[in-house]
Amino acid sequence: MSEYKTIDVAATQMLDKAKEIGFLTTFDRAKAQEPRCTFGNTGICCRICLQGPCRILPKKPGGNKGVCGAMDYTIVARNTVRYIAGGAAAHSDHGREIAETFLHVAEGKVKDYKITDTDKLMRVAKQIGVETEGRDIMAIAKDVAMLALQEFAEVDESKELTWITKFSNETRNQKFRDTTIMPSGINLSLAKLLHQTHIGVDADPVNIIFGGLKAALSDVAGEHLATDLSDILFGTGVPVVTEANLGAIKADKVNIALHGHNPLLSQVVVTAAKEMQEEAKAAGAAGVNLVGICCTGNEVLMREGVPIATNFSTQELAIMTGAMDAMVVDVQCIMPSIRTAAECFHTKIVTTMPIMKIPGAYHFAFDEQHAMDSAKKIIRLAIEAFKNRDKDKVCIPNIRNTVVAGFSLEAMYNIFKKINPESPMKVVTDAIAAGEIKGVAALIGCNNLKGTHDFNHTTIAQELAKNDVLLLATGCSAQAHALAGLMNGEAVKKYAGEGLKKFHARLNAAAGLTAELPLMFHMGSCVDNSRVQDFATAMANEMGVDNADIPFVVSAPEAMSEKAVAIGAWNVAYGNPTHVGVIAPTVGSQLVNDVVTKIAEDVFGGFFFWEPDAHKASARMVEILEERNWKNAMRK
Ligand code: SF4
Ligand code: MSK
Repeated sequence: MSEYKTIDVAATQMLDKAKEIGFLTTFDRAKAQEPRCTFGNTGICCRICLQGPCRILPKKPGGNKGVCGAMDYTIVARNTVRYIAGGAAAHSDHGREIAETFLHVAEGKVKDYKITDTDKLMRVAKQIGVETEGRDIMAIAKDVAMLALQEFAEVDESKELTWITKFSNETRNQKFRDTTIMPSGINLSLAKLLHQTHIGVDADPVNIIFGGLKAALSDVAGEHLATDLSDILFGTGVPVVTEANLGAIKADKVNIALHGHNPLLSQVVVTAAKEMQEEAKAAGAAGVNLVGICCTGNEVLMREGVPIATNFSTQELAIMTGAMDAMVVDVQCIMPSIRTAAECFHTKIVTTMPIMKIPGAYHFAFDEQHAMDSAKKIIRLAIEAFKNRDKDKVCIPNIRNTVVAGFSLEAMYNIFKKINPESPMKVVTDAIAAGEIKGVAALIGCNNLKGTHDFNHTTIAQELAKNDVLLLATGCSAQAHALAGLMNGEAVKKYAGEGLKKFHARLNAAAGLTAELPLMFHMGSCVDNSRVQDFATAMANEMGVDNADIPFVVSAPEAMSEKAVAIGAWNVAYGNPTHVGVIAPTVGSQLVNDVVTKIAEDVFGGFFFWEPDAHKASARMVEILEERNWKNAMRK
């Protein structure tokens, strides 16, 4: 058993190295934070105004409320939905940036981007009601871009978000209307939620939670349009075979890590790297080697097969290899400490977005007009750094696992269609009806060092697979499985139950791919959870039942970010039972906790449950799937 809180052997080796050189990693910092403050941990600390922090102190006269009179349920509800606002703002701003570049491409104003997937452009245009018949591609693209940007700008509260209504089925849309959580504009929903949770505005926890759900639906719209427009610009993922773990870093090459979330620059870095192999060779390297971390890594993995170096909690450790020449970061989930880690080596940290700078790091401002120039400059900086690499400090764990990824919904449909061309999703729902598989689980979200890095992700995956549950994965969860060697055909043989094995065998026979299908289908980055919800909606449509009745569960085994809270919240609104592997800071109010874990089920069919124990969580998810199957069978 490792002395560190990780199951990743490569990470353990690098943590030994960090210890040797005296670098304190996030693992040390997580330890330093213990024990946590109970008020913060349970959500009953309010810092919304300057009279705070106010804590709920029930034993003190006057202490059972904040200075303003806010009760525990108001404080907990406000804190919770403000996480959603932060998460939705992050996803949506990412989506908006893609939409702006997309508009400029449609207007012919930028040269480094183009429409790559015209089929997807046509499909999205038709779905959102843009006229396509006999029209020029760029005119269609411009209309799509304008509609996307209008999703942010809309202030007319009688309107509904296009990327919700057109991609959800009518039953869910009606549910969103009936519960008054259908958003009209993304920016409006987020501003309203911040207003609603200002001191002295909403004190009603249920009303606050519904405001939060409205913002969470804005989040899914922002995610969905980010996914769609990125696919149209950069291509929609198709199955790729690559590798994962720190062994993907190559001692003889110029190594550049692409880290963050927004593919706008990283995608161009991939193109530039292909052109600049000779420059790297002239500097004495065997070429340029790109690796991914977090969701930028997932974006370039899906579309370009770029290997995964590592995931959120172990990002500093990629630098500890001594062979990372540059780490290019954009937005979200980037630890500021990577700069300190880089100081121990020759690594250059390059920030690229105006809202994300780290003192002491290089800043190459991303500008869509000069994206290729910036990408080339970054690669040249890495080549220069390579020349200064101290070979004595290089120590790359010899650990890498084969990964089969790139499963956009389109890619999955292409496989399913080979079995059932008319109704591809029937391949899944028939297998469920036949009892071959119990249902579908989406494994999503981050790492959280309140637990052991990647333990919950991989344990839950193995447990569910053993119980014949078809697995989808995104974000750092997908990366955890890839790092651990679960994202390939061998893992099916090792971990899948008999039913799941048969299901995979049928898909493999039809797919005709050069590699066997993996134990879980990597559907992409955090914003690509929209693909996962499309999968669930297609299941509901195929089965002819409401979303809340399909055998589908979601698990964020090591949730950490505000974005994960937003994603979890909209999953609940869509009717999905949603496991979270850390105790949420809602437990400080019995009322709020009951609303999100129990009452939510009566209203939406979906609900949260908190369970840090991976085995217990898996057992509960299997039970939920079985119960939904049983209810569906009873209905017939
Ligand atoms: Fe305290 Fe109320 Fe201010 Fe919160 S809003 S910090 S409970 S006074
Ligand atoms: S990167 S949001 S730690 S999944 Fe998307 Fe990973 Fe969570 Fe960030």
